[in-house]
Amino acid sequence: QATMAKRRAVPGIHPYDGPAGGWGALKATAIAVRTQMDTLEAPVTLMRTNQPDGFDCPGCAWPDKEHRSTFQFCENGAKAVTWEATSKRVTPEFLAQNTVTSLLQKTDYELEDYGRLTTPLIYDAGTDTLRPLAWDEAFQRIAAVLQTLPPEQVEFYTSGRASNEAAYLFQLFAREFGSNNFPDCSNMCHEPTSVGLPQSIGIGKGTVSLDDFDSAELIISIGHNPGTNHPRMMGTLHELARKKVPIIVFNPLRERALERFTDPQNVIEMATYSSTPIASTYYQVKAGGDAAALKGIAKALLQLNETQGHAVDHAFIAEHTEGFAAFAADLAATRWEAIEVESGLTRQDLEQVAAAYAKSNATIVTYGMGITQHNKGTANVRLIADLLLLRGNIGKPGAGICPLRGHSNVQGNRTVGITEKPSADFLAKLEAVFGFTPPKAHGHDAVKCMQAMINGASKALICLGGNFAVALPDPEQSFPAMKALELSVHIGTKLNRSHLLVAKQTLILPCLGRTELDMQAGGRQSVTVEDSMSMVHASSGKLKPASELLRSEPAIVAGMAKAVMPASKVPWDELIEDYDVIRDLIEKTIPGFDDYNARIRQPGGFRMPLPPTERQWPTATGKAMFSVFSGLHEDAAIAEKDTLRLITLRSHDQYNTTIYALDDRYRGVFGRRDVLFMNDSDLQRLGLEHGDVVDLETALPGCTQRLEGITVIAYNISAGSVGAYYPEANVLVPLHYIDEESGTPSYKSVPVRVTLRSKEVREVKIA
Ligand SMILES: Nc1nc2c(c(=O)[nH]1)N[C@H]1C(S)=C(S)[C@@H](COP(=O)(O)OP(=O)(O)OC[C@H]3O[C@@H](n4cnc5c(=O)[nH]c(N)nc54)[C@H](O)[C@@H]3O)O[C@H]1N2
Ligand SMILES: Nc1nc2c(c(=O)[nH]1)N[C@H]1C(S)=C(S)[C@@H](COP(=O)(O)OP(=O)(O)OC[C@H]3O[C@@H](n4cnc5c(=O)[nH]c(N)nc54)[C@H](O)[C@@H]3O)O[C@H]1N2
Ligand SMILES: [Mo]
Repeated sequence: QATMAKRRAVPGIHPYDGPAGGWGALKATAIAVRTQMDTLEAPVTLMRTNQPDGFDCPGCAWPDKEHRSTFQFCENGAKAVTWEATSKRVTPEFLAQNTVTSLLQKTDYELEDYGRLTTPLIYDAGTDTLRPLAWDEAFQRIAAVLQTLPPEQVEFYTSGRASNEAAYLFQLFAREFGSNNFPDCSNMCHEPTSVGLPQSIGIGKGTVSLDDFDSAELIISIGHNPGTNHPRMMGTLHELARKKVPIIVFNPLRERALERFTDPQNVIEMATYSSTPIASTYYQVKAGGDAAALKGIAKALLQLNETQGHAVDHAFIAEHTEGFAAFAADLAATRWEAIEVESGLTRQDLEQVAAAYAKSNATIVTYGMGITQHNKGTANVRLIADLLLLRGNIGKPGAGICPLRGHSNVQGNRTVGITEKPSADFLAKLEAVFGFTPPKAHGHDAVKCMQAMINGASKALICLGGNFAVALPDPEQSFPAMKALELSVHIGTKLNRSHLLVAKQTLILPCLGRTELDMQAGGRQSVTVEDSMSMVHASSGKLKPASELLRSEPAIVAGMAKAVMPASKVPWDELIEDYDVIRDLIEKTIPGFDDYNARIRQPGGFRMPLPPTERQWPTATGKAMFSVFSGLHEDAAIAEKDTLRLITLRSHDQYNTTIYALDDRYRGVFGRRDVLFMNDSDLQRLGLEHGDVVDLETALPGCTQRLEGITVIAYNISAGSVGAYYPEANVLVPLHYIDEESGTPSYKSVPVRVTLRSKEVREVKIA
């Protein structure tokens, strides 16, 4: 701390001393409401979030406890809602006055801050502007291009905000058209979960429910930042911490919400300015060092079992699993020295975790992008499952695996058929119910899709939401690839950069958001979503739509499909009149949706089948499977001298590529995003000082990516790891640098070199 005091002043960098949550969260909510919304309507809208008759919060996929709380307060949920329900509008007049070239000069923050899209738009190359056109004309233009292209040259991207109904229709459209090209935001996110867990436990989903947290005796939280990204989870963690349930955290960065949190719903804490410590122990693992840490814990547990017995549940292992012997043999062959080097933690640290784990009768492991966005992401996920299997922590109350999903319905999108590798069973059901023959050949995931666009093999991209090119790595390659397409179509609520990277023809189709009333011929419609814990429930908005011209996502997909395939076998109009009909079709073609329409009408909805919770394992062997993570590290290049491992992460004021504001309050960064978090020892070793301006370069063979002129700041991050904000730092992430098993980019472990550019502290105007 002494060195802290001597540090020079850097504009916008002020260490944040308070807890997370608390009055700061209430103040931030008030600002979000004031700057985006008609204040009269705002509080009412917010109170309807995650209420029985309200809409599902678009903020995150954390579930709600029986919809009990009268006001599920959450700062970042409030930001997500106000950002959608804003009173700002992108009008045709505005677009006539601002060329696409000039809009591309704006920041991501400015683009979305222009407000909601209000009318279908088409790019006009003559004037370099987006101009309005009628819906029917938009659909006809899309049809004219798609009808000339072989289906495998067309890509269908989904961002996980789309409802089950919209996503199901989207895959139906694509498959009747003839394509299995389903790049999906999940490919950049929890794909290692979707690929790894089926191998381990037979299903690619988490096994815990919210109730399990009531009886858990230990929580191990790895690589996620709930204070920002799953703020409603903080209520749960807060309750556990107050009950003295140990919470062990593995994270290279000290994240404030995992250290201290004031629950804005707790009257006493709020009134007394007090807070609750959250993590009982905080291990600052190296970026990419989790596999080593997990193997260390497992190794220590097995040793403990030898010395005192009962550390491992042999009865469970014998009855329910396969592969234990190989798993144990690999651990025996793994040296502690190597584990310490790779994880950045000591043997003693990991033995302590093993001891705490051995004492707990019910353990939950929660994890996020710190585990998945690595080039051994799938193997990482499987190691977490292995650790849980060692003590029979799957399929009993208070225990299980808890992946924290990203987008509020990313899990549901997968369930209803958004996948480039559909099962034969699903395709057969589609054929039986609809009477068209869907394509069997596997299609593209997100990275393969972009690679196909780059090499010219794919010619058209239809996006159901999202900001595809900005979310993916390597804009130097991906931005030109967007412009080289014959056609790009974006269904969205707000303007973003992917929309503006215009192709030969580009159309933007404005849709209703979650908060808005969806009226169709059959009356007011609800959609359904599936949260991180496999609960499916209804969501219906009540706000007046941002413009009379908006259409619902299902209606837009149906409109495109009808125009593209005039002889379609799907009764599109009927489906849009009443979404119950869509749900009936989902029920007929996808397992687990029995009595779909009846069950979503019950408060709280219903749970999708999760066989592992009953200790049934739908794997190839019928048993839960241990894995062997070969070696300890992800990539040899990382061991190279003088390279650091770059983590790209989210600030507190952003939702993926949507930047709400330029602060990252808990990390002490205000009004700017051009910073690199670095440990003091690395600063010293590289001869750098807090506030220096540096350049970064990707340290992988054949890569020339650079990010120039960012300010390095001293931060409590593990030595050898550095952090910068996404999406700005995406220029450093190579597109091919992925987890081969799942295709997920290694956004959290890019080897980089840092070099000094200027010793002079950069003056920045703080917004
Ligand atoms: N407000 C808000 N909410 C969101 C989002 C948002 O952008 N804003 N995004 C949504 C989406 S799509 C997703 S996927 C989730 C993302 O939620 P998170 O999974 O929390 O994602 P990140 O913010 O990218 O960062 C993850 C955390 O992992 C840590 N980490 C990085 N590398 C490593 C590592 O190697 N090991 C370990 N143990 N930890 C590491 C980082 O320090 C950081 O604390 O949140 C969802 N919710
Ligand atoms: N470097 C780096 N890159 C990353 C990550 C990282 O941690 N580091 N994280 C990755 C992850 S986890 C993810 S999930 C992806 C996110 O990738 P995406 O899901 O593609 O990106 P978003 O930023 O969530 O998309 C924002 C856009 O969605 C549209 N939108 C908002 N609401 C709606 C709606 O209700 N309907 C429709 N149709 N459109 C809507 C708006 O137009 C808005 O501009 O990014 C990935 N990229
Ligand atoms: Mo995500």
